[in-house]
Amino acid sequence: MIDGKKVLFSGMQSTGNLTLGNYLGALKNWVSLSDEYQCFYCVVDEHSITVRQDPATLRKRARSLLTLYIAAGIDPVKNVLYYQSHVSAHAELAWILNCYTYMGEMSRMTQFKDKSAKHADNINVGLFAYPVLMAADILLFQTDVVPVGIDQRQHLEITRDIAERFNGIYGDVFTIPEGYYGKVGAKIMSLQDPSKKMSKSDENPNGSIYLMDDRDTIIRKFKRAVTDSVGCIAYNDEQPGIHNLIDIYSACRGITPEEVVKEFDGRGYGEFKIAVGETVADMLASLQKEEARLTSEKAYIDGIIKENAERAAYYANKTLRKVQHKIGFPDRIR
Ligand code: ATP
Ligand code: LTN
Repeated sequence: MIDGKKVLFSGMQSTGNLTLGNYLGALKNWVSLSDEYQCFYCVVDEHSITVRQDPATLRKRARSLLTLYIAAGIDPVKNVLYYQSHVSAHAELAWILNCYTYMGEMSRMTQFKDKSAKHADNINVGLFAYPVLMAADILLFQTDVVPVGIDQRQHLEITRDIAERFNGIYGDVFTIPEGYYGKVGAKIMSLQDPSKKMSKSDENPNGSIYLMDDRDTIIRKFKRAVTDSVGCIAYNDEQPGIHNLIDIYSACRGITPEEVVKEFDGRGYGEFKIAVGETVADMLASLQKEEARLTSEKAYIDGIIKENAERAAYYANKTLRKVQHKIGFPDRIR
């Protein structure tokens, strides 16, 4: 608890351009949760380097991601928005937790299996230990809830296992966090292959809607979205393409999938695709406008980056010191 509020932590990697999946599965929920909880929203740039990055691009993307958090409606004064690399406690706790995590546990992580298949020339130790750094992120803040997309469920479970193991040895050091998965939008699929999640690292740009895509591009991508030959707008697993479009429309409009089906009863796929495209384009237009405005406010964003890193470090170091003491590191002399 911080000032009587439960603690929420989440983060996104500063790799690639954000997609509609990132927005509906994560960012949009972050905004709606930010009144109820004391929130820490991190740009997890240390996670990003598990895959090789160009330095200038990485730096630029980290900044634009943080700006996007604010543009999406997260108040940077009430909430703590910061770069992971500015708070050294993340890496320090991760090292400690590495020593309480088993190789076997990490080998079972599906994200590791997927990413090591994709980056076969660079299967580094960081990629393998990625979930331990994520556990450190979360546990540093005595986090109660972690809003993420369903693809991160396994990482959250391992975080809970590591925390329980540590608490079992040293007493109640860490709060055990709960995952929070939005009802709709938790898994937005690729528009070109609805069996695959929409991902910012997809090689086919037509599968993903990027948050910075212009209106025409958005509508064109929706028009080309892969569907089926059934020809009827229904919400079931046999029509994964239509299912995905219904999810997107329902998440953007804040209505249930059943209401979407009713609204488009008897209408054709073509008409439905255009309606989804226009809705998404309208929603993203206001986000893009705000992002552009904030990007020009350099001093304001610099101030937020500095102050929030200090606020985050304050809470993170409290937990880190406690952990260091518990495991038997010598106390600091003041
Ligand atoms: P990459 O493809 O580079 O692994 P990603 O697009 O999966 O990246 P992350 O940075 O790993 O994005 O995820 C940021 C947040 O967005 C996480 O909470 C994740 O669960 C969520 N998210 C990512 N893709 C989707 C999706 N298709 N649908 C819903 N949520 C998603
Ligand atoms: N692994 C996450 C990003 C991430 C995260 C976190 C999310 C890193 N640390 C802590 C929530 C809490 C991802 O790939 N989406």
